[in-house]
Amino acid sequence: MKIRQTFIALAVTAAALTAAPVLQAAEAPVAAPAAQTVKAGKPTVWILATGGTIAGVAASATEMTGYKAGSLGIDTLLAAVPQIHDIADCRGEQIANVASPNIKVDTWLKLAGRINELLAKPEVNGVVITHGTDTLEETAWFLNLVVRSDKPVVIVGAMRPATAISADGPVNLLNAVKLASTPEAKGRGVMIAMNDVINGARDVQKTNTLRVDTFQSPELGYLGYFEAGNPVFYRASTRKHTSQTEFDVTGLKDLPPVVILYSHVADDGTLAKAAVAAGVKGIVHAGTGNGSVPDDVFKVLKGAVEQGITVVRGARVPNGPTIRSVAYFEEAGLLKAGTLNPQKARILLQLALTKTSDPKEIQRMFDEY
Ligand code: DAS
Repeated sequence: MKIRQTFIALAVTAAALTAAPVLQAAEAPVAAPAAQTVKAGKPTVWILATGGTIAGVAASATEMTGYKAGSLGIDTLLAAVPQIHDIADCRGEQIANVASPNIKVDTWLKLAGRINELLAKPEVNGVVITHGTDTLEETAWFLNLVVRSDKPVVIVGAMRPATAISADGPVNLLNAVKLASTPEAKGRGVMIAMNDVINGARDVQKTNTLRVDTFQSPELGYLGYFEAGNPVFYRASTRKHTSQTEFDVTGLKDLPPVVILYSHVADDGTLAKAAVAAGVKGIVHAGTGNGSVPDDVFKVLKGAVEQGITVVRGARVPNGPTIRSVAYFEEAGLLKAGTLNPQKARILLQLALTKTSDPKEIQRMFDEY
């Protein structure tokens, strides 16, 4: 009941903002860390805000799609869910305030640096990141590969804006703080807490454009659930992550350019040729079936490998791994994405290319992470 009242209060506040200042809020300079009181005896959780629908504002409570993501600041988000302060000493910090299609590498590098800095402090128990859902799985996977700590890192978003009737953001944020405060959540890699389930960064996908149960780990499954409001684990990934990572983005200003080519009937290789001409360092081919490549595209990709560009075969099919197929793919040096979807294969390839261009080494990384 309290949460619902809080929501209504937030909705009213946000609706009041929509008159005009809300657009300014989205465009306002990123705020300094919010000052919050430290309460003894509770875990300390930092909440790093990046925007998204969880911070989104619409003109009315029934408007679910026509809203401005990344409108509310971290202080408003935290004030809307006072119950999080019963669980942990929560400190907020605004890293960015954008709709997640606009997340860029500089935000990733800033997030990674800040999370590593915070989690290195003995007094910090965990980190929560608020994020738009569109690219949430990519940020989660990137962080899963570059955060160097076993402490819980949880990403959370919402499918309905903060102003919506039955907004999902507040309960998701409450669950995320619980997860980040839970000792059993250590060592499980970066997690996503939404819609009462816990997904792992490696296997999670946004599977539905609109529904609140959009985040799923098809085939490989959830890590756990929130049962009676508390996180309960059933599964763990066997793949390397976080504290076992070999990737270090400290000091980097950018990541190597890697593109995704989406396969389709009658693809004559136009985009593959354009990618090579643009000077990319890597290509992920989102192929049909088990990472199939049309002959016209294959010719271009074979030439790309001969020029030193790393090419990974992935699949546009949502489930199942991309594995060995016809021998000439292997002979041409095309690598395999396994169960990583193309957007995640792209990120792993970018990080791999910060260390090596040796195809055997890069395939090893795809097999281990
Ligand atoms: N606007 C989108 C985003 O910021 C959607 C969302 O957050 O749910 O990713």
